[in-house]
Amino acid sequence: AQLGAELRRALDGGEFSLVYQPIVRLPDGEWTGLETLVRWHPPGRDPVSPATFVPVAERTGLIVPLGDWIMRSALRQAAAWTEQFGAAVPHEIGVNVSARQLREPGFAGDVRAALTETGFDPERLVVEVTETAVFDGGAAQDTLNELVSLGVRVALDDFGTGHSSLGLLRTVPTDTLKVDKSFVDGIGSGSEEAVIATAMIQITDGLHLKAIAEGVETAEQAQTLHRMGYRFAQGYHFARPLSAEQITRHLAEAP
Ligand code: G
Ligand code: G
Ligand code: NA
Ligand code: MN
Repeated sequence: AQLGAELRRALDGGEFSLVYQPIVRLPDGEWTGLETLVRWHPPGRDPVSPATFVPVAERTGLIVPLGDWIMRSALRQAAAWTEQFGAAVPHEIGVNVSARQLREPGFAGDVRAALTETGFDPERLVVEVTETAVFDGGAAQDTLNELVSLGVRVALDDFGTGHSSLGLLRTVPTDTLKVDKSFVDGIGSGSEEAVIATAMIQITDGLHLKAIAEGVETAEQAQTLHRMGYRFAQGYHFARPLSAEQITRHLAEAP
């Protein structure tokens, strides 16, 4: 309960910030997207991981105003980069959205308003949702359909780890699967993870979906994934989550 109250104050006090992790094309590492990730650094204390505070924000409902702040801030930043750097800016901007947000009746309307206010192209916004968030169908699914009707795209995050059902691929209006890091970690030849990672690229190719391999930490993993047919990846091997200033510097230095 105490952390819940602190989060409320932190939002009012402007203590949250955003970082952006590049999503890259294989094998050349060219940036094709940026995933927005929230950070909390309470003044005078150590940063708190979103793995700790996001679940609390989900339970208390603070994820609704916090998520709205994240969406607006990410779109404002991406629109500003586009104004300044044009086509040099990675095309896709990913924003994580939790189950609680998808079930909030006004959510799609708030996204529409944020898109209108910033002038950001809806086709460039990728809402990242987990399998578990959309598994129960119902309101979450309706929200995703509303988002898709705005032109926004949907990625299934941490794919393969939640309430996985391949049937979701038919009912959820998704065009991207983010293959979870746990498969990439164990991708050495002959492993079960390698078999699953290969099956996932066959499924996404067959269904004309895009696959992004997450949590790539070594050149060897990147090579193996590329050999398997993966064309997009994300992970510390390519780039860590970067501050807005670091991204701006990179864009300014790009040829
Ligand atoms: O950035 P990091 O790997 O520390 O994130 C840990 C967890 O917090 C991940 O599961 C990630 O999806 C989640 N997370 C990070 N940023 C956001 C965000 O902006 N919104 C939501 N809902 N979850 C986030
Ligand atoms: O649940 P989600 O996939 O959104 O979580 C993404 C989180 O994973 C981010 O918080 C990011 O900091 C973290 N991450 C991104 N790339 C790597 C990586 O290569 N290795 C590890 N250990 N974590 C990563
Ligand atoms: Na994500
Ligand atoms: Mn993920």
